[in-house]
Amino acid sequence: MLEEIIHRHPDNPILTASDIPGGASSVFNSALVRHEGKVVALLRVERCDGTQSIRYAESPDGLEFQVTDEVLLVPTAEPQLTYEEAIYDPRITKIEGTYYVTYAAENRFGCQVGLARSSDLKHWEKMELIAEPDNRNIVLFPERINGLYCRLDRPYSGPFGTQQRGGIWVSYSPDLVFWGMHRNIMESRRFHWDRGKIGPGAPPVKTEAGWLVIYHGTTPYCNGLVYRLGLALLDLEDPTRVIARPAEYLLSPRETYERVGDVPNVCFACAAIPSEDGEELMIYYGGADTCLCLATARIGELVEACLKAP
Ligand code: BMA
Repeated sequence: MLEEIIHRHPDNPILTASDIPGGASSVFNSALVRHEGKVVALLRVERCDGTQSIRYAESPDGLEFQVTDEVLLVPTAEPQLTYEEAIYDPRITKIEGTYYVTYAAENRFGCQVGLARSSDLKHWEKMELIAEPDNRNIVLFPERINGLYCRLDRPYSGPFGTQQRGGIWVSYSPDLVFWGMHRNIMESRRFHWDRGKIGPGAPPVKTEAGWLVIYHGTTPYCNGLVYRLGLALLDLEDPTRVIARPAEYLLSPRETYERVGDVPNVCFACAAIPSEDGEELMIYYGGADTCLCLATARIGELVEACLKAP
C-alpha cells in the first residue's frame, strides 16, 4: 500500500488556532520554505470574524513554530481590476534567488490566483493576478524549463455539470505574468479515489528521476467530498509528460484531526520541502480545514513507488 511509505508526525497537529497570537478560528493550508537555516511559514489563518489572513511564522526545525502578529498579504480593494474578498492557500517557490507566492484570490467574479514576490519572505509585493476565474491552485516550478518559467494549475476544465470539472495543466511564461502553451496533463480517473476534481498541491520537487508532484484528489460521496493526497512524477525536460501516477492515494483522512473540523475528511497540502539532510520530504497539509499537520516520506521511496507503478 502506497500509504505505508508516508508517516504522520506524532506531534500532529503541529499548529492549531490556539497557537495563533490574538486568537483565530483555524490555521491550515500553508506555504513553507527553508530560508537561512530556518523553516519559514506563511500561514493561512482564518480569524474569528471569518476573514482570512496570511501570517508569518518561523521555526528552527519545521515543528515548533513561533507565530508573529505580522499579516503579510491582505486583499486588495481595487474594484474592476483586482478586488479580492479573500486570499488563501499560499504556495511558495524560490526561483533564481527570489521567493514567489501564489495564492487563491476570491473576488466577485469567482476565484483567481495572485502572484507576489519577496526577497526576505516578510515584505511582499503583489505582482498580478495570473489566472482568470475560475482557478484556485497554481504552483510554480523552482527553475525555468527550456528557458521559460513553468507552472501547474487547475482551471475548472472538464465536462459541464459533472464532478470532474478540474484537472491539472502545465503552462509556460517568459516573465511569470503572461502564461501560455496550456496543456492538460492529468484528469480525474473514473472509479478511482481521484474521480472528482483534482489539483496541484505542493510546488514540484526536483529529483533525478523527474519532478515529484503531490496533488490533491477528491472523491465525491453522498455527503460531500473527501480530499486525499496523490503522487505523480513528471519528466524533467518536458513536464507535460507524466512518467508515473500511482493508482493508490498517498494519504487519506484517518486521524480525528483530519476527519473532524470545519470541513470534515480533508487532507490538503500546499507545501512539501526536503528535510535538512535532503533524504525526506516534509509534507505540510491542512487537516479538516482546521489545523496544520506534517507527514514525512523518504524521497527515494516516493520515487521508487512512482517508478514501480504500472
Ligand atoms: C478546496 C480549497 C481548499 C480547501 C478544500 C477543502 O476547494 O478551498 O482551501 O482546503 O477545498 O475544503
